[in-house]
Amino acid sequence: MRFDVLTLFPGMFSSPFQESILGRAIQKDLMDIRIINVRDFALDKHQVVDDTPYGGGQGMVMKVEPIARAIEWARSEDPSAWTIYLTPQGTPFDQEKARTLSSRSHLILLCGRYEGVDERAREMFINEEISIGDYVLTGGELAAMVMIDAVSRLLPGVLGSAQSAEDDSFTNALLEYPQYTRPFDFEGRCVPEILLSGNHAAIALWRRKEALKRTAARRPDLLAKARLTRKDEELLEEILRGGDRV
Ligand code: 4GX
Repeated sequence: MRFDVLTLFPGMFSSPFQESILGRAIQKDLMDIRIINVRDFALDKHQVVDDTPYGGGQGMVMKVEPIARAIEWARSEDPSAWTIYLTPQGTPFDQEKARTLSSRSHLILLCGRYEGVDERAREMFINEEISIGDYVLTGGELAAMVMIDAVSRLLPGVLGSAQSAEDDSFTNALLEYPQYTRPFDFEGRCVPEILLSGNHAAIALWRRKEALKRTAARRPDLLAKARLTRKDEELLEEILRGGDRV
């Protein structure tokens, strides 16, 4: 899968994709990320990429021509590329959207700065607008990194066989159960005994109950959407009745 990132701040991308899992995925040619400096597509001598808004008002707007030329260049070998603009006005990004996008072969991500891009750039070149959440960033770059990270870990071969995207939260619609590793006793706080029991069925049941408890307490919205089994309903009963602490 190819990601083309169009940005005025290419330096922001130098490290995050060279590390760890994504760095290895790129080395293995499972994916490719090209960072494209929109300024390189400005035609004038001073390579101007922004200008004041028509009608007045504060700040600057990204000009349409450099964006148009950069997107056309990125698309030139591959008309099937899907172009996304990161903006708080977009559709909220979630795991389902990550999964849908992971089946595409080529994404172009436009990162806006200042007061955003000229409306005609959105109308003429953008297939989809996506928001990573209801807060305001200084630009679309971090949003693009979040999206690339969430999408690329779903690509075949990116996660090792030890890890798996299949048992993540959200894939199962519940938050995950708590995890422990050594030492058994840290400053008097011990690992739940059941995890040392060797009883795999009992452990699975305990984990399911903890996941339900956590989801009920922190994300009742997810619990309402989850498909629960009879056993899950029973465990939830116990949680409510027993007043299990979260
Ligand atoms: N999820 N930002 C876009 C520029 C901008 C300003 C005004 C449109 C209108 C963001 C987010 C995000 C900051 C990216 C403002 N674009 N992107 N940028 N939340 O906050 O995706």
